[in-house]
Amino acid sequence: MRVMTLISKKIEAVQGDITTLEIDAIVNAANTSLLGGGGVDGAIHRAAGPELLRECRTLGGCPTGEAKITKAYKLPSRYVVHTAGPVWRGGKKEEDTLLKNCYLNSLSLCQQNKIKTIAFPGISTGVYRFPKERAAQIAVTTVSGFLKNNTFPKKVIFVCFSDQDLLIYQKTRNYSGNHG
Ligand code: AR6
Repeated sequence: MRVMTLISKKIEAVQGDITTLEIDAIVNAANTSLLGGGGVDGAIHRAAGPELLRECRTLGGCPTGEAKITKAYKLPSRYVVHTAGPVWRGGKKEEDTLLKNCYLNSLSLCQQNKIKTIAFPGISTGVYRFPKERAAQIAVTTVSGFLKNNTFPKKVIFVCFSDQDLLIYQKTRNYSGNHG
């Protein structure tokens, strides 16, 4: 972790590799099969080892916008929350709502499993081409709202793979004006 930005008391953004975080849960930007892929999904499966895929095979996939939880095996986190983000198709195919659901359903698993700390990558902002600023705005707004009304998680970290992605979250903090 090189750079950290506080978005609110319970939300921070960092630049780094999500697979290195010693935290209760990390979120995987998966696909509906839950059987692995490229990007952050590939990195998580590589770092967790083959047992993660074995558990994922038992889950029967994950519809877009929903989330499922597994153990984290060789990763330094305790759990992996797998969510399937929407593919960006121009913005009129409910992409915003589906992305919001990814965050809400992942956070609900924290409430259910009493998970205190969770880290999100920029779901859908890689291969799935969701515009990054728009995605960050949805992520910050949705997480802020959830934290106000629930006891878990206690802390949320947005993990940005590049410095440029971190800059987007820093700007989002300024726009949202949320410091609660
Ligand atoms: N740590 C943090 N962020 C990362 C890392 C990492 N190690 N690696 C990539 N990112 P993507 P998607 C960022 O493409 O758009 C897979 O094949 C990356 O820079 O991983 O939801 C799945 O199986 C980007 O900002 O996920 C699906 O088929 C963000 O993570 C599909 O890709 C998400 O990029 C999902 O596409």
